[in-house]
Amino acid sequence: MRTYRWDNDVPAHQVMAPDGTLVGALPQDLDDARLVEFYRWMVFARRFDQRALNLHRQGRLGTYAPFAGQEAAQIGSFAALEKDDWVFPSYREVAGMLFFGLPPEMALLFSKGHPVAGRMPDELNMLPGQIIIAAQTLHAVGAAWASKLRGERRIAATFFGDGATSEGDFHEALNFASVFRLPVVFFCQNNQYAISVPVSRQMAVRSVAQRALAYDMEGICVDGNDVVAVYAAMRRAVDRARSGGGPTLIEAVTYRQGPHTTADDPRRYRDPEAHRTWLETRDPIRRLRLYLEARGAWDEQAEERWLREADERIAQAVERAESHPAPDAAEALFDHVYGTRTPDLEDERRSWLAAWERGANA
Ligand SMILES: Cc1ncc(C[n+]2csc(CCOP(=O)(O)OP(=O)(O)O)c2C)c(N)n1
Repeated sequence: MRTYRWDNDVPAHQVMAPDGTLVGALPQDLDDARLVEFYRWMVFARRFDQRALNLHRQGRLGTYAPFAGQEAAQIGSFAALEKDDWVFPSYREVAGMLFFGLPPEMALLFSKGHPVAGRMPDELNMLPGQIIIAAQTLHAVGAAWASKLRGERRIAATFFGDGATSEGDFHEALNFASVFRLPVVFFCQNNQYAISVPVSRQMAVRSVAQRALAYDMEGICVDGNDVVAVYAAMRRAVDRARSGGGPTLIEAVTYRQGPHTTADDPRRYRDPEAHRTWLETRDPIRRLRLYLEARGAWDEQAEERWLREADERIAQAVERAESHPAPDAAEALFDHVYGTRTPDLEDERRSWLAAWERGANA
Protein backbone atom coordinates (compact mmCIF):
# COMPACT_ATOMS: atom_id res chain seq x y z
CA MET A 1 0.00 0.00 0.00
CA ARG A 2 1.36 3.43 -0.83
CA THR A 3 0.55 6.83 0.52
CA TYR A 4 -1.26 9.19 -1.78
CA ARG A 5 -1.63 12.90 -1.12
CA TRP A 6 -4.91 14.57 -1.91
CA ASP A 7 -5.43 18.23 -2.79
CA ASN A 8 -5.35 19.17 0.89
CA ASP A 9 -2.03 17.30 1.33
CA VAL A 10 -3.52 14.69 3.64
CA PRO A 11 -1.87 11.29 3.15
CA ALA A 12 -4.24 8.47 2.24
CA HIS A 13 -3.64 4.77 1.66
CA GLN A 14 -3.88 3.61 -1.92
CA VAL A 15 -3.44 0.18 -3.54
CA MET A 16 -4.75 0.86 -7.05
CA ALA A 17 -3.69 4.07 -8.79
CA PRO A 18 -6.22 6.05 -10.87
CA ASP A 19 -4.78 4.51 -14.06
CA GLY A 20 -5.64 1.02 -12.76
CA THR A 21 -2.10 -0.09 -11.92
CA LEU A 22 -1.30 -1.66 -8.58
CA VAL A 23 0.89 0.39 -6.25
CA GLY A 24 0.53 -2.02 -3.33
CA ALA A 25 -0.32 -5.63 -2.55
CA LEU A 26 -3.85 -6.92 -3.16
CA PRO A 27 -5.48 -8.43 -0.06
CA GLN A 28 -5.31 -12.23 -0.40
CA ASP A 29 -9.06 -12.69 -0.62
CA LEU A 30 -9.42 -10.30 -3.59
CA ASP A 31 -8.94 -12.34 -6.74
CA ASP A 32 -10.12 -11.36 -10.24
CA ALA A 33 -13.52 -13.01 -9.74
CA ARG A 34 -14.18 -11.00 -6.58
CA LEU A 35 -13.05 -7.77 -8.22
CA VAL A 36 -15.33 -8.44 -11.19
CA GLU A 37 -18.14 -8.92 -8.69
CA PHE A 38 -17.28 -5.53 -7.10
CA TYR A 39 -17.15 -3.95 -10.55
CA ARG A 40 -20.54 -5.30 -11.53
CA TRP A 41 -22.06 -3.97 -8.30
CA MET A 42 -20.50 -0.57 -8.89
CA VAL A 43 -21.87 -0.47 -12.44
CA PHE A 44 -25.30 -1.62 -11.27
CA ALA A 45 -25.31 1.01 -8.53
CA ARG A 46 -24.36 3.84 -10.88
CA ARG A 47 -27.05 2.77 -13.31
CA PHE A 48 -29.57 2.69 -10.46
CA ASP A 49 -28.49 6.17 -9.38
CA GLN A 50 -28.96 7.57 -12.91
CA ARG A 51 -32.36 5.94 -13.24
CA ALA A 52 -33.45 7.34 -9.87
CA LEU A 53 -32.48 10.87 -10.95
CA ASN A 54 -34.45 10.44 -14.16
CA LEU A 55 -37.48 9.15 -12.27
CA HIS A 56 -37.28 12.23 -10.06
CA ARG A 57 -37.22 14.51 -13.12
CA GLN A 58 -40.30 12.74 -14.43
CA GLY A 59 -42.10 13.38 -11.15
CA ARG A 60 -42.13 9.66 -10.27
CA LEU A 61 -39.80 9.89 -7.25
CA GLY A 62 -39.50 12.32 -4.34
CA THR A 63 -36.26 13.84 -3.09
CA TYR A 64 -33.30 11.64 -3.87
CA ALA A 65 -29.67 11.88 -2.70
CA PRO A 66 -27.40 10.62 -5.51
CA PHE A 67 -24.16 8.81 -4.70
CA ALA A 68 -22.41 8.68 -8.13
CA GLY A 69 -18.66 8.88 -7.59
CA GLN A 70 -18.87 7.14 -4.22
CA GLU A 71 -19.39 3.55 -5.43
CA ALA A 72 -15.91 2.30 -4.50
CA ALA A 73 -16.17 3.72 -0.98
CA GLN A 74 -19.51 1.96 -0.50
CA ILE A 75 -18.99 -1.40 -2.20
CA GLY A 76 -15.46 -1.79 -0.80
CA SER A 77 -16.56 -1.12 2.77
CA PHE A 78 -19.80 -3.10 2.80
CA ALA A 79 -17.98 -6.05 1.20
CA ALA A 80 -15.82 -6.49 4.30
CA LEU A 81 -18.89 -7.04 6.51
CA GLU A 82 -20.62 -10.32 7.29
CA LYS A 83 -24.36 -10.85 6.86
CA ASP A 84 -24.83 -11.07 10.62
CA ASP A 85 -23.20 -7.71 11.35
CA TRP A 86 -25.32 -4.63 12.05
CA VAL A 87 -25.34 -1.78 9.54
CA PHE A 88 -26.38 1.81 10.34
CA PRO A 89 -26.23 3.84 7.11
CA SER A 90 -27.14 7.38 6.11
CA TYR A 91 -29.41 8.27 3.18
CA ARG A 92 -26.31 8.46 0.92
CA GLU A 93 -25.37 4.76 1.23
CA VAL A 94 -27.76 3.25 -1.30
CA ALA A 95 -25.00 1.48 -3.28
CA GLY A 96 -23.75 -0.24 -0.13
CA MET A 97 -27.27 -1.02 1.02
CA LEU A 98 -28.15 -2.67 -2.30
CA PHE A 99 -24.95 -4.72 -2.04
CA PHE A 100 -25.89 -5.76 1.51
CA GLY A 101 -29.22 -7.08 0.27
CA LEU A 102 -31.70 -4.21 0.18
CA PRO A 103 -34.21 -4.95 -2.59
CA PRO A 104 -33.87 -2.07 -5.11
CA GLU A 105 -37.61 -1.39 -5.04
CA MET A 106 -37.27 -0.61 -1.33
CA ALA A 107 -34.68 2.06 -2.12
CA LEU A 108 -37.13 3.58 -4.59
CA LEU A 109 -40.08 3.37 -2.18
CA PHE A 110 -37.93 5.18 0.40
CA SER A 111 -37.53 8.09 -2.00
CA LYS A 112 -41.22 8.00 -2.78
CA GLY A 113 -41.80 8.59 0.94
CA HIS A 114 -43.64 5.30 1.25
CA PRO A 115 -43.77 4.18 4.90
CA VAL A 116 -43.18 0.55 3.95
CA ALA A 117 -39.52 1.53 3.33
CA GLY A 118 -39.24 2.51 6.97
CA ARG A 119 -39.05 -1.16 7.83
CA MET A 120 -36.22 -3.31 6.58
CA PRO A 121 -36.84 -6.92 5.56
CA ASP A 122 -36.49 -9.04 8.70
CA GLU A 123 -33.49 -10.96 7.38
CA LEU A 124 -31.40 -7.80 6.99
CA ASN A 125 -29.47 -6.51 10.00
CA MET A 126 -29.62 -3.01 8.64
CA LEU A 127 -31.54 0.13 9.44
CA PRO A 128 -33.12 2.44 6.85
CA GLY A 129 -30.88 5.32 5.71
CA GLN A 130 -30.76 7.85 8.55
CA ILE A 131 -31.60 11.44 7.64
CA ILE A 132 -30.81 13.06 11.00
CA ILE A 133 -27.13 13.76 10.46
CA ALA A 134 -24.88 11.56 12.66
CA ALA A 135 -27.73 10.08 14.74
CA GLN A 136 -26.98 6.62 13.36
CA THR A 137 -23.49 6.68 14.89
CA LEU A 138 -25.10 6.49 18.33
CA HIS A 139 -27.42 3.69 17.27
CA ALA A 140 -24.41 1.71 16.05
CA VAL A 141 -22.69 2.20 19.38
CA GLY A 142 -25.79 0.87 21.14
CA ALA A 143 -25.88 -2.20 18.92
CA ALA A 144 -22.15 -2.79 19.39
CA TRP A 145 -22.53 -2.48 23.15
CA ALA A 146 -25.38 -5.02 23.12
CA SER A 147 -23.26 -7.35 21.04
CA LYS A 148 -20.39 -7.08 23.50
CA LEU A 149 -22.59 -7.59 26.56
CA ARG A 150 -24.15 -10.67 25.01
CA GLY A 151 -20.78 -12.07 23.95
CA GLU A 152 -21.87 -12.15 20.29
CA ARG A 153 -19.50 -12.29 17.35
CA ARG A 154 -21.28 -9.64 15.32
CA ILE A 155 -20.00 -6.13 15.06
CA ALA A 156 -21.69 -2.86 14.08
CA ALA A 157 -20.69 -0.55 11.27
CA THR A 158 -21.98 2.94 10.71
CA PHE A 159 -21.66 5.15 7.63
CA PHE A 160 -21.88 8.94 7.41
CA GLY A 161 -20.52 11.99 5.61
CA ASP A 162 -17.82 14.52 6.44
CA GLY A 163 -20.40 17.01 7.73
CA ALA A 164 -21.62 14.46 10.27
CA THR A 165 -18.22 14.54 11.99
CA SER A 166 -18.93 18.08 13.21
CA GLU A 167 -22.12 16.97 14.99
CA GLY A 168 -22.25 16.37 18.73
CA ASP A 169 -23.73 12.89 18.24
CA PHE A 170 -20.62 11.79 16.36
CA HIS A 171 -18.28 12.81 19.18
CA GLU A 172 -20.44 11.21 21.84
CA ALA A 173 -20.50 8.01 19.80
CA LEU A 174 -16.72 7.89 19.36
CA ASN A 175 -16.07 8.67 23.01
CA PHE A 176 -18.44 6.01 24.29
CA ALA A 177 -17.19 3.43 21.80
CA SER A 178 -13.60 4.03 22.80
CA VAL A 179 -14.15 4.08 26.56
CA PHE A 180 -16.05 0.77 26.39
CA ARG A 181 -13.87 -0.66 23.60
CA LEU A 182 -16.91 -1.56 21.54
CA PRO A 183 -16.94 -3.64 18.35
CA VAL A 184 -17.91 -0.84 15.96
CA VAL A 185 -16.46 0.67 12.80
CA PHE A 186 -17.10 4.34 12.00
CA PHE A 187 -16.88 4.81 8.22
CA CYS A 188 -16.87 8.35 6.87
CA GLN A 189 -17.34 9.08 3.19
CA ASN A 190 -15.64 12.42 2.87
CA ASN A 191 -17.28 13.55 -0.37
CA GLN A 192 -15.92 17.10 0.08
CA TYR A 193 -19.20 18.85 0.86
CA ALA A 194 -21.95 19.00 3.43
CA ILE A 195 -24.61 20.32 1.04
CA SER A 196 -22.84 23.54 -0.08
CA VAL A 197 -20.29 23.73 2.76
CA PRO A 198 -16.81 22.54 1.75
CA VAL A 199 -14.75 20.53 4.24
CA SER A 200 -12.40 23.50 4.73
CA ARG A 201 -15.29 25.62 6.11
CA GLN A 202 -16.65 22.82 8.21
CA MET A 203 -13.68 21.71 10.27
CA ALA A 204 -10.31 23.21 11.22
CA VAL A 205 -8.48 19.88 11.20
CA ARG A 206 -7.23 18.75 7.81
CA SER A 207 -8.64 15.26 7.92
CA VAL A 208 -11.55 13.41 9.45
CA ALA A 209 -9.27 10.49 10.34
CA GLN A 210 -7.28 12.85 12.55
CA ARG A 211 -10.30 13.27 14.80
CA ALA A 212 -9.78 9.68 16.01
CA LEU A 213 -6.66 10.74 17.94
CA ALA A 214 -8.78 12.60 20.47
CA TYR A 215 -10.51 9.32 21.36
CA ASP A 216 -7.38 7.18 21.38
CA MET A 217 -8.61 5.05 18.52
CA GLU A 218 -7.02 4.34 15.17
CA GLY A 219 -7.98 6.70 12.36
CA ILE A 220 -7.26 5.51 8.82
CA CYS A 221 -7.40 7.79 5.81
CA VAL A 222 -7.90 5.92 2.58
CA ASP A 223 -8.36 6.79 -1.09
CA GLY A 224 -12.12 6.34 -1.24
CA ASN A 225 -12.15 5.90 -5.01
CA ASP A 226 -9.86 2.88 -4.74
CA VAL A 227 -12.15 -0.05 -3.98
CA VAL A 228 -9.19 -2.24 -2.99
CA ALA A 229 -7.72 0.22 -0.49
CA VAL A 230 -11.18 0.78 0.97
CA TYR A 231 -11.77 -2.95 1.33
CA ALA A 232 -8.35 -3.48 2.95
CA ALA A 233 -8.91 -0.68 5.48
CA MET A 234 -12.42 -1.88 6.32
CA ARG A 235 -11.25 -5.50 6.67
CA ARG A 236 -8.60 -4.42 9.14
CA ALA A 237 -11.11 -2.38 11.16
CA VAL A 238 -13.74 -5.14 11.07
CA ASP A 239 -11.20 -7.77 12.17
CA ARG A 240 -10.05 -5.53 15.00
CA ALA A 241 -13.63 -4.96 16.18
CA ARG A 242 -14.47 -8.68 15.97
CA SER A 243 -11.41 -9.73 17.91
CA GLY A 244 -12.07 -7.39 20.84
CA GLY A 245 -9.68 -4.61 19.77
CA GLY A 246 -12.34 -1.90 19.83
CA PRO A 247 -13.46 0.77 17.38
CA THR A 248 -11.79 2.36 14.34
CA LEU A 249 -12.54 5.51 12.39
CA ILE A 250 -12.04 5.27 8.63
CA GLU A 251 -12.10 8.27 6.33
CA ALA A 252 -12.61 7.44 2.67
CA VAL A 253 -11.68 10.48 0.59
CA THR A 254 -14.08 10.61 -2.31
CA TYR A 255 -16.24 13.00 -4.31
CA ARG A 256 -19.94 13.49 -4.87
CA GLN A 257 -20.24 13.86 -8.63
CA GLY A 258 -23.87 15.00 -8.59
CA PRO A 259 -25.95 17.37 -6.48
CA HIS A 260 -26.42 16.95 -2.72
CA THR A 261 -30.00 15.97 -3.45
CA THR A 262 -32.43 16.59 -6.27
CA ALA A 263 -33.24 19.89 -4.47
CA ASP A 264 -29.71 21.30 -4.90
CA ASP A 265 -27.80 23.15 -7.63
CA PRO A 266 -24.08 22.41 -7.06
CA ARG A 267 -22.96 24.83 -9.81
CA ARG A 268 -23.52 27.59 -7.28
CA TYR A 269 -20.74 26.42 -4.95
CA ARG A 270 -18.46 23.99 -6.77
CA ASP A 271 -15.15 24.81 -8.43
CA PRO A 272 -15.60 23.73 -12.08
CA GLU A 273 -11.90 22.92 -12.49
CA ALA A 274 -11.76 20.58 -9.46
CA HIS A 275 -15.07 19.06 -10.54
CA ARG A 276 -13.62 18.19 -13.95
CA THR A 277 -10.50 16.66 -12.39
CA TRP A 278 -12.56 14.39 -10.15
CA LEU A 279 -14.79 13.26 -12.99
CA GLU A 280 -12.18 12.83 -15.67
CA THR A 281 -9.24 11.37 -13.78
CA ARG A 282 -10.48 9.97 -10.49
CA ASP A 283 -13.66 8.10 -11.28
CA PRO A 284 -13.77 4.91 -9.19
CA ILE A 285 -15.48 2.74 -11.81
CA ARG A 286 -13.05 3.72 -14.55
CA ARG A 287 -10.12 2.86 -12.28
CA LEU A 288 -11.31 -0.68 -11.61
CA ARG A 289 -12.26 -1.17 -15.25
CA LEU A 290 -8.73 -0.24 -16.38
CA TYR A 291 -7.30 -2.76 -13.91
CA LEU A 292 -9.66 -5.55 -15.02
CA GLU A 293 -9.09 -4.79 -18.68
CA ALA A 294 -5.32 -5.13 -18.25
CA ARG A 295 -5.97 -8.48 -16.52
CA GLY A 296 -8.13 -9.68 -19.41
CA ALA A 297 -11.15 -9.76 -17.08
CA TRP A 298 -13.10 -6.97 -18.82
CA ASP A 299 -14.16 -6.34 -22.42
CA GLU A 300 -16.84 -4.36 -24.26
CA GLN A 301 -19.19 -7.33 -24.69
CA ALA A 302 -19.07 -8.16 -20.99
CA GLU A 303 -19.76 -4.50 -20.16
CA GLU A 304 -22.77 -4.44 -22.49
CA ARG A 305 -24.13 -7.63 -20.96
CA TRP A 306 -23.70 -6.35 -17.41
CA LEU A 307 -25.38 -3.05 -18.27
CA ARG A 308 -28.28 -4.88 -19.90
CA GLU A 309 -28.70 -7.12 -16.85
CA ALA A 310 -28.52 -4.11 -14.55
CA ASP A 311 -31.15 -2.24 -16.56
CA GLU A 312 -33.49 -5.24 -16.56
CA ARG A 313 -33.20 -5.60 -12.80
CA ILE A 314 -33.78 -1.90 -12.28
CA ALA A 315 -36.80 -1.90 -14.61
CA GLN A 316 -38.34 -4.71 -12.56
CA ALA A 317 -37.68 -2.76 -9.37
CA VAL A 318 -39.34 0.36 -10.81
CA GLU A 319 -42.33 -1.74 -11.83
CA ARG A 320 -42.61 -3.26 -8.34
CA ALA A 321 -42.17 0.11 -6.59
CA GLU A 322 -44.78 1.79 -8.77
CA SER A 323 -47.32 -0.97 -8.42
CA HIS A 324 -46.95 -1.08 -4.65
CA PRO A 325 -50.28 -0.11 -3.04
CA ALA A 326 -50.35 3.50 -1.80
CA PRO A 327 -50.36 3.77 1.99
CA ASP A 328 -53.31 4.95 4.02
CA ALA A 329 -51.80 8.35 4.80
CA ALA A 330 -53.43 8.72 8.22
CA GLU A 331 -52.78 5.20 9.50
CA ALA A 332 -49.28 4.81 8.11
CA LEU A 333 -47.86 7.53 10.35
CA PHE A 334 -47.98 5.12 13.25
CA ASP A 335 -46.60 2.03 11.56
CA HIS A 336 -43.06 0.87 12.27
CA VAL A 337 -42.46 3.36 15.09
CA TYR A 338 -42.16 0.50 17.58
CA GLY A 339 -42.48 -3.26 17.17
CA THR A 340 -45.50 -3.09 19.50
CA ARG A 341 -47.32 0.21 19.91
CA THR A 342 -46.96 1.78 23.36
CA PRO A 343 -50.17 2.87 25.17
CA ASP A 344 -49.22 6.54 24.65
CA LEU A 345 -48.71 6.03 20.94
CA GLU A 346 -51.99 4.11 20.74
CA ASP A 347 -53.81 7.08 22.39
CA GLU A 348 -52.16 9.49 20.01
CA ARG A 349 -53.10 7.33 17.05
CA ARG A 350 -56.75 7.15 18.12
CA SER A 351 -57.09 10.90 18.63
CA TRP A 352 -55.25 11.63 15.38
CA LEU A 353 -57.51 9.29 13.39
CA ALA A 354 -60.60 10.86 14.97
CA ALA A 355 -59.33 14.34 14.04
CA TRP A 356 -58.56 13.10 10.51
CA GLU A 357 -62.11 11.75 10.17
CA ARG A 358 -63.60 15.03 11.39
CA GLY A 359 -61.42 16.90 8.87
CA ALA A 360 -62.47 14.59 6.06
CA ASN A 361 -66.17 15.04 6.89
CA ALA A 362 -66.01 18.80 7.44
C1 LIG B 1 -29.18 17.01 12.62
C2 LIG B 1 -29.38 17.52 11.21
N1 LIG B 1 -28.99 18.78 10.93
C3 LIG B 1 -29.14 19.25 9.67
C4 LIG B 1 -29.70 18.48 8.68
C5 LIG B 1 -29.87 19.00 7.26
N2 LIG B 1 -28.89 18.34 6.38
C6 LIG B 1 -29.27 17.34 5.56
S1 LIG B 1 -27.98 16.71 4.71
C7 LIG B 1 -26.88 17.76 5.44
C8 LIG B 1 -25.41 17.72 5.08
C9 LIG B 1 -24.74 16.47 5.48
O1 LIG B 1 -23.45 16.43 4.94
P1 LIG B 1 -22.50 15.19 5.15
O2 LIG B 1 -22.56 14.71 6.56
O3 LIG B 1 -21.16 15.60 4.65
O4 LIG B 1 -23.13 14.05 4.25
P2 LIG B 1 -23.42 13.99 2.67
O5 LIG B 1 -24.80 14.54 2.47
O6 LIG B 1 -22.38 14.80 1.99
O7 LIG B 1 -23.34 12.55 2.33
C10 LIG B 1 -27.55 18.60 6.33
C11 LIG B 1 -26.87 19.65 7.12
C12 LIG B 1 -30.11 17.17 9.05
N3 LIG B 1 -30.66 16.34 8.15
N4 LIG B 1 -29.92 16.70 10.31
